[in-house]
Amino acid sequence: MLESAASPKDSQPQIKSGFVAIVGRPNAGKSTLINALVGAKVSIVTPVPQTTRNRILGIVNRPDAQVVFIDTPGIHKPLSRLNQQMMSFVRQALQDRDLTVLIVDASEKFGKGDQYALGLLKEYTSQAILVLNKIDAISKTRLLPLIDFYSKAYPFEEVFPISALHGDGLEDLLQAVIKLLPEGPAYFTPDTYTDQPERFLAGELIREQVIRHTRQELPYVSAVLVEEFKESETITSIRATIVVEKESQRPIVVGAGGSMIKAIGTEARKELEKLLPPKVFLELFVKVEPRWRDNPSLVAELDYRQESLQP
Ligand SMILES: Nc1nc2c(ncn2[C@@H]2O[C@H](COP(=O)(O)OP(=O)(O)OP(=O)(O)O)[C@@H](O)[C@H]2O)c(=O)[nH]1
Ligand SMILES: [Mg+2]
Repeated sequence: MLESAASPKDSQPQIKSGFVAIVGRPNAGKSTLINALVGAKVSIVTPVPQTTRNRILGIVNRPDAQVVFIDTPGIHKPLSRLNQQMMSFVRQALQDRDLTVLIVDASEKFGKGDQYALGLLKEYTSQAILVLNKIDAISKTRLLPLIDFYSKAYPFEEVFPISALHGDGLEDLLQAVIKLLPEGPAYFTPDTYTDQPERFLAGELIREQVIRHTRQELPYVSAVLVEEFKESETITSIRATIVVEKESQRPIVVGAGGSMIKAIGTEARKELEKLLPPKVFLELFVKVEPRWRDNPSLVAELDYRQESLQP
């Protein structure tokens, strides 16, 4: 029998596709996991909780599937406007998803914050996979009671003990995710791996170094604003401002004789040149903005989706 003419359905082959929200408490390893799954640095990672402040897409492309993972800020009770915006990103991700991955730091004791995270998951009653992360840092005997506890608390489709840091268990997790996703179109072209503009990602890479260098003194209080971002064939020029909350924090970021800001700049430039080869020229400034975390326009400026709507 002759083949019939291609229908629109044939011309866009259906694959397994969908949006997968990665949620969990601060520091559970969400960003480490999304980077490992995507195979690229889409989201910054530090040892400090509340590093991720946005809803960030990391896209895994396979011949038969496109999985759009959504990295989110850690689930916490929001006090400042910044924290409210962060939690609204978590809720948006829980709303927009086809599937949820709840990631738990298996090396930490179960506490109130975990209860709160479970409560949020229940509120959105999503099909969900439980991921127990950091198994490299625990003895195996801790796993069974945890699995038992969580299985009673929520009807998870699957449970995966993993080490996002070492890449253990990730392929099995990805296969389970693909299996649970519906058939659908590819939402992005196959060479796309994130939705973030380079300018935003550049600011994040700088912020990562600010946190890594100053985390003892300034855990959550800085922001990075990219004021200028100029690309040419040979060099990308970036001018950015590190925003802190108090005058007393300026010398911490600057360091003795400018040594700290120089170290931040050198490390950030190395990371930036991986993203924007071959060369990056980086200029950093420090600005004091009292209570910036409650400043609506500054907080809104940190959301790159809003930024792209601005003229
Ligand atoms: N030992 C170990 N450490 C891990 C693992 N995964 C992540 N980490 C570490 O945990 C810390 C937090 O990792 P992130 O990926 O930033 O955690 P997050 O959940 O994105 O944190 P927030 O963005 O603050 O909510 C970092 O120091 C990571 O290196 C793991 O599998 N094993
Ligand atoms: Mg994160």
